[in-house]
Amino acid sequence: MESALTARDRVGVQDFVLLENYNSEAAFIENLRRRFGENLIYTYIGSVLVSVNPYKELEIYSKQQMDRYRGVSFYEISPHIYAVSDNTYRAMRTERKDQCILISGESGAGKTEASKKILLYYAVTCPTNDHMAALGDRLLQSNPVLEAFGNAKTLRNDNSSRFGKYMDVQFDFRGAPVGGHILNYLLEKSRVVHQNHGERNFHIFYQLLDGGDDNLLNTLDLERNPQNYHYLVKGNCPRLSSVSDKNNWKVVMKALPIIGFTEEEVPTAIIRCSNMHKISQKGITQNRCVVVFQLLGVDGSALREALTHKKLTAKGEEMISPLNFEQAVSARDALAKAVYGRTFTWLVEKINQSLALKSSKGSSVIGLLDIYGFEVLQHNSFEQFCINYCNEKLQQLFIELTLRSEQEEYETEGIAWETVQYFDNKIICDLIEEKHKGIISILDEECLRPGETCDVSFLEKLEDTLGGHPHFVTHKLANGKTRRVMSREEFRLLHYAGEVNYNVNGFLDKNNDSLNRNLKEVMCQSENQILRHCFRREEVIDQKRSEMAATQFKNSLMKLMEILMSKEPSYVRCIKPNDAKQPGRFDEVLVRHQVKYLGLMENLRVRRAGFAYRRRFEAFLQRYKPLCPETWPNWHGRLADGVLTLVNHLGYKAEEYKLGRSKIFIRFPKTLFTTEDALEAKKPDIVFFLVSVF
Ligand code: AD9
Ligand code: MG
Repeated sequence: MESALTARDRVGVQDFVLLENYNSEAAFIENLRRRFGENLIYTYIGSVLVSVNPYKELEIYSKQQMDRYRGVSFYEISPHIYAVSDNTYRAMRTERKDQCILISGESGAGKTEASKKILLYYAVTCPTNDHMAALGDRLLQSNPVLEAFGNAKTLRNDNSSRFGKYMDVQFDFRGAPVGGHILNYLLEKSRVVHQNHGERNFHIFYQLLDGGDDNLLNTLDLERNPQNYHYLVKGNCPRLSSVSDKNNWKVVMKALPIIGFTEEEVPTAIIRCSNMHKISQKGITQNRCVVVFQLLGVDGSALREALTHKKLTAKGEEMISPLNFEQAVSARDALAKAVYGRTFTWLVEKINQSLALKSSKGSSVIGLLDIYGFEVLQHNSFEQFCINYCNEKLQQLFIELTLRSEQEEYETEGIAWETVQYFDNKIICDLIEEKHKGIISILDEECLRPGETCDVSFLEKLEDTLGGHPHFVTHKLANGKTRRVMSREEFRLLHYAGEVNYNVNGFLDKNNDSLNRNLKEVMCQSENQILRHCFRREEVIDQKRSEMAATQFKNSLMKLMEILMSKEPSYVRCIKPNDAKQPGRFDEVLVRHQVKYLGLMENLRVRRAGFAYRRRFEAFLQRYKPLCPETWPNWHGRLADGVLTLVNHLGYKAEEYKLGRSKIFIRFPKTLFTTEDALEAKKPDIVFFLVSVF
């Protein structure tokens, strides 16, 4: 029989806090590797869950497994995403405080899968509300629909989220899910018209062509082969080996009615997508665009005119000038992106209506954040800039809520503490978002500046303003000293997670994100109700410029940070074990890099040096006073003395706890469990006492 010691050697420790050599990065990675080798993909750092993508289906997500985790404490059972789900749920119920689960990690690390598992756990294990019996179903069914329209194959991930998603799940006073709400962030619209080699457009296009029945395709005048369509052929990668587009089409079609789409809306939503191939395939200068106009529900000649001419107002007079071929192609692309992007937002609104978030009376919320992960590609553009900025913000929040706040609390409570050093990425967030001086402000300014502006003038402006910043480099500033060769069109940011070169080509255009006014005019007259909803008349009448794309994104992230700060956070930190998307491969260099930038070692050090639990004196006394004759039924002295009397009576050892100014800090979870058990055993006595008194 295997001894306990060898078993532990084989599978490692389930909480990094238990590592003997907790300062050693090598020991940390070795522990992850051992567990990964045994298919144990989850490990804790205290209450933070570290998850390594297994790239294979594991038999650990069944209903029986869910039952094992219900109502059980973290430390009593092996680490699991269900344990985080359950603990968060219970914290929401008992403390009556809104919670959120923040899932982070780079592209392909397993964030979306983790968020789906959490949602499934709630849908299966929570009680149901009689009036909202189908809500769990609707929450789950919103996923395949959003993924079809918002996910795509990239080189990093066959099912990469190309939009950010924050979902609130609302529970009633009995703990039954009663509503939900989704906030979506910056969809990568440029993918509609362009894909890098080896990548695809959004899944829905391929699903429609592969899975749609002959009748539907005939009506839409579509051919099955995606390679025949200009917008689908760029990446030269029509098929995925890992999933069947045909089956997924069926899943989406089944899900649409469940989340409240009426029969007419289902095909209309799809038509919205297909029209884009048509515009591009038939070309804008040809006359065979009739089908496109029909699908868009607009006047054919007006659209043709709008795609080939520009309307300008100068000195109060309207002038019309023809576009050259490149300009016309770019107008067509802008229209395709606008139609897709706005339809996506409409889709999210529809799903939100179906999830029916109720008034917040008597209810609590668990928020789930699954956003695109940090991305470094061969060619990085405006989209990567936004995605990576978003990841900087999330890291900042993690630092704020775990590393800094934890240490500050010890300080204010007067607890002796050796400060743990960590890299604070605020400097990079400021570099990007600071008013007037940050990259986004400079970009906006350059977009609005009258006269000839271009991407290169933007780069020059960056160099003038930011030259000398320790996290900003360009070809000129680097003076040939950079390790990796940079082109003259790039700037480099030294992100918390690594260096990324951004090519400025297209930055101004993408930030402007504008549609010719005459195209807007045509679209808002569409006979199609959805498109009329997406392209509002007011937009044409009101000439005021709306916010630029990056600023809009920045503001929505600020709001998101506020939402998250108002909730009690739990963390899932996802790690990608290899770049080949293969099971069983653990690339140490890759993993070490992620462990480093996710700040997991600092997280462990803070946790290890710290205390697992803290309670305010009055709360601690109130709860445990029945366990000590001197504090029961009431303690009349100073609170701190009462707590001291109580813990002395309970036999706490000096190394197990510390008293701060207003709180008691308990180092090990075990101490609190023992005390809780004693309270449980005492309960009949207390009831007897109360009954005899009253
Ligand atoms: V991105 O930033 O959206 O590009 P994610 O969301 O972090 O990325 P995702 O959850 O999509 O990655 O996972 C990538 C793939 O890894 C999935 O499609 C699965 O094939 C695989 N995966 C991830 N987690 C698990 C798991 N727990 N079990 C099995 C998994 N396979
Ligand atoms: Mg994802």
